[in-house]
Amino acid sequence: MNNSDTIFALSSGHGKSGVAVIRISGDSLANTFTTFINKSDFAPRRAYFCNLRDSMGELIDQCLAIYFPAPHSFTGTDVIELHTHGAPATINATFEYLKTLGMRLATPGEFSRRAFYNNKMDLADIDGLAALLGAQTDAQRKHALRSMLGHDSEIYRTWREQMVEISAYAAAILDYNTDDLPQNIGETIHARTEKLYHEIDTALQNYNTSRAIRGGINVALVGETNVGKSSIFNYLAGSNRAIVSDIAGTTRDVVSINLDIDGFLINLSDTAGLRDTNDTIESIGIERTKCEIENADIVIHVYTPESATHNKLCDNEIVVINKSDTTTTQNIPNVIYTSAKTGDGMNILTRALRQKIHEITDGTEDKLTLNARTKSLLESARDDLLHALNANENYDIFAEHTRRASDAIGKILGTITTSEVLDKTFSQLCLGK
Ligand SMILES: Nc1nc2c(ncn2[C@@H]2O[C@H](COP(=O)(O)OP(=O)(O)OP(=O)(O)O)[C@@H](O)[C@H]2O)c(=O)[nH]1
Ligand SMILES: [Mg+2]
Repeated sequence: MNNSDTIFALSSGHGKSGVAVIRISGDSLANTFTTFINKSDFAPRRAYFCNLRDSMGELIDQCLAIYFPAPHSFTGTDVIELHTHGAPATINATFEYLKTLGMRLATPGEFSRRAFYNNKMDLADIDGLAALLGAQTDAQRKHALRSMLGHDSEIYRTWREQMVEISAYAAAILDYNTDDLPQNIGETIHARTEKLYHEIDTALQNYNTSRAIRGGINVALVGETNVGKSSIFNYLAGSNRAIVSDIAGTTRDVVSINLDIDGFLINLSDTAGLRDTNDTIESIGIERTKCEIENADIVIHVYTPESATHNKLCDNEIVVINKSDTTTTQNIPNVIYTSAKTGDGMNILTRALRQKIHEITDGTEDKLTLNARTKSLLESARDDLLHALNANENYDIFAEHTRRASDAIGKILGTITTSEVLDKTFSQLCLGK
């Protein structure tokens, strides 16, 4: 991959659309722009209506063209945007023409890679951008946008600066006379390291919430056979997705749907009923149910009035007694009586679900959004800070571990990086980003 190549890609979505945005990035595109708009005089960042013609002078399309001179562009290079009609044939013809001008199609994430190399975005911002492009719900959009706009980078940068300073002081204690250093510097850097350790540890506790917002909150409907799990599932889904029958052991495979509740993505799954069985396939289904319970953020534990003996399956459980239409006594506290048959109590179940979702997600607005990469680097930073704290007065070791912690944060930002990390981060982006 050559950074001085002029590259292009379709930045708008694929498929039939009114307008297609084709982005071009290169070192000096002013002349190319002149050719496109057939005018030698133009202003940057202004839309020009033009007849885009190929090298033979044949009209490709009527389109808009905008020129963003470096460094004021997404990539930090010169960028041209062509807004053509969205027909696949128009896009193809434009691409063919651009190739004749010596340009090449960008690889996935190549525009963002240029933005990174030109210091327009750091890796934490790029993680946010990737999350934003995949956002399906409002909460995902808000969290991703905040990361992309540098909220997370700001926190990482502050931590890193502090670690570098602490490490430098620790090294100075070894090299300088204490009289030449600020008073009680040893205690001060210990206290500051301890504070950082706790801040990072708290941020890491938010990982599960970040995961739940990014990938969806896992809600599993669980209980014995025939209690009405699939019926409740269908009710919440608003369609007959799962098979319902009066034969115990109807559901074998996990059936899942996505729901949007208050802007949060919910992965709701219906599972095989729990019971002792000799049936091989049903046993596999029950194993899958156990996996779902393990991965669930919320379990809706379903009973019937006859089977209502509670044994807790998960910390975050909503207990439901279904088939409430078959009984007149509804006196068990802290449970929700529902009837998937009549719809009774279903609004209370939905409200309880909403409340649990908010218990998980509320207060996370200003917290770091973590993914697997940032989590593992933060963990190593936290562990290094702990090693430093355990080193007590041994400032040689103290300096080394706080420096390593600062390196781990540097890797999150991409200040310190390997090509493997870059390849992984950018390849999650699509063409044209
Ligand atoms: N009276 C009444 N019947 C219900 C209610 N909910 C479900 N049923 C009936 O109970 C039977 C079992 O319902 P399912 O939804 O298949 O139960 P399940 O828990 O998914 O069962 P398995 O998949 O076998 O574990 C069906 O005949 C449903 O019509 C309810 O609220 N009231
Ligand atoms: Mg079922």
